[in-house]
Amino acid sequence: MSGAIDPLDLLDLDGSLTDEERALRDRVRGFVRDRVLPDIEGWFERGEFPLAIAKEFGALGVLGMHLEGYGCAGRSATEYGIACREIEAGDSGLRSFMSVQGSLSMFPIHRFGSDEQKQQWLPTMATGEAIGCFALTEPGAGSDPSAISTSARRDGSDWILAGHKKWTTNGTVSDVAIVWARTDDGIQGFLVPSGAPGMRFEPLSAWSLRAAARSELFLDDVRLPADAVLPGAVGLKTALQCLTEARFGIAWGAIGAARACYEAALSWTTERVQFGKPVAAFQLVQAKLVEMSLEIEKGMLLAMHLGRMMDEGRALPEHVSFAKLNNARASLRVAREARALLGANGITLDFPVIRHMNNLESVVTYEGTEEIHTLIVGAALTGLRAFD
Ligand code: TGC
Repeated sequence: MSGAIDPLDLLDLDGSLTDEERALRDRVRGFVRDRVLPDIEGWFERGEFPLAIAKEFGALGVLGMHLEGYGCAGRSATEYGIACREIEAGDSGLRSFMSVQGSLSMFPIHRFGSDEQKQQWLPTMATGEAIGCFALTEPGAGSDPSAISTSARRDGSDWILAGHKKWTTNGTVSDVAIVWARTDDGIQGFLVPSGAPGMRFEPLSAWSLRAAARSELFLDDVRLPADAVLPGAVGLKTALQCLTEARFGIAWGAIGAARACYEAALSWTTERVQFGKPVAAFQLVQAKLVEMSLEIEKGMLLAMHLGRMMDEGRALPEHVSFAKLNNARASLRVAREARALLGANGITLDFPVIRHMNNLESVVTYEGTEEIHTLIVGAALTGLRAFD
């Protein structure tokens, strides 16, 4: 037995990464250290998505990185997960930008688009020159996307889209929207270039994911040519397939945010002296730190196992739900514990904790709430669907 304990990765889980995976981790971690951490509190406080960073993400090679061809990096699912973890250690809003771009915008074009659509959009989306968004959720249809009311009707060979979408990350800075609408043939996906007459994004104000471009979308009889439809995106199942991709990234990313909170708490409690000794010397504080480390390492094990399953083509949507449910929930708990350990300082932007905690309130809710993922796993265990 040899080697020292790394308190940030007690089980040395990253020791099981390949050299290539570790190199990617270090590159993305370095980017977050140099480019994100110096400015993130300001972006969050001002509610600003730093648009210039899109091309920097492109140069880093993390946009649509798990897709093959059309300028995409063709990396593994595990590598995509590692990048999500490192970006989200910086901020969940920036990881949301990356997830919405790669998993919710580029993935549907790559999986369901025509060759022309792929040629038109994927290379510039991989470099961050073009930005995509995913418009499924509506004010009246969140957990139950089968109830969306946005419609797409035929007018000759054209399509006319009408409806209202909400919680559309990247919307106000996007060049193209993947819009899901009800047609005579069921729910279908459309590629809608931003700026199409009748299309309007508005910023959404919220106290979470403030460094992301949180938006809603109004479609007022937007006329689109026949080839705006994604030919393979027919049926709710295809929209849900995109969510599976994004949920995978969340399962990894949330652990990055938890790690950042834990790191801040560990550093604070070992330095902060009260009653004549560092507060980390008190049993109640140690118990909290140990719980945090346990949750982070268990979440990492789960994410890594899921990554390998994805890469072997064995992962089912239920497996992804299991990991998203556990890791988003565990990370939020870690963030809340870290906030408590920092005392009053925990609510200031002098430390990253309250920002991560507020962000994780979204992460535990979006792309399938805690309750929905519990019911998905419940149905997998029992064979009985509680949401019918
Ligand atoms: P259900 O009958 O269960 O399924 C219909 C078909 O789809 C298949 N399927 C999936 N396939 C791939 N991945 C998944 N995750 C899938 N879930 C289901 C299923 O096998 C079936 O296939 P087939 O061949 O039998 O037809 O559909 P349901 O309507 O009963 O819904 C079930 C439920 C509740 C699990 C589903 O609706 C659900 O996952 N709800 C949560 C929706 C959600 O996550 N919404 C958030 C969207 S994200 C967003 O808009 C804002 S965040 C993004 C941003 O920040 O911009």
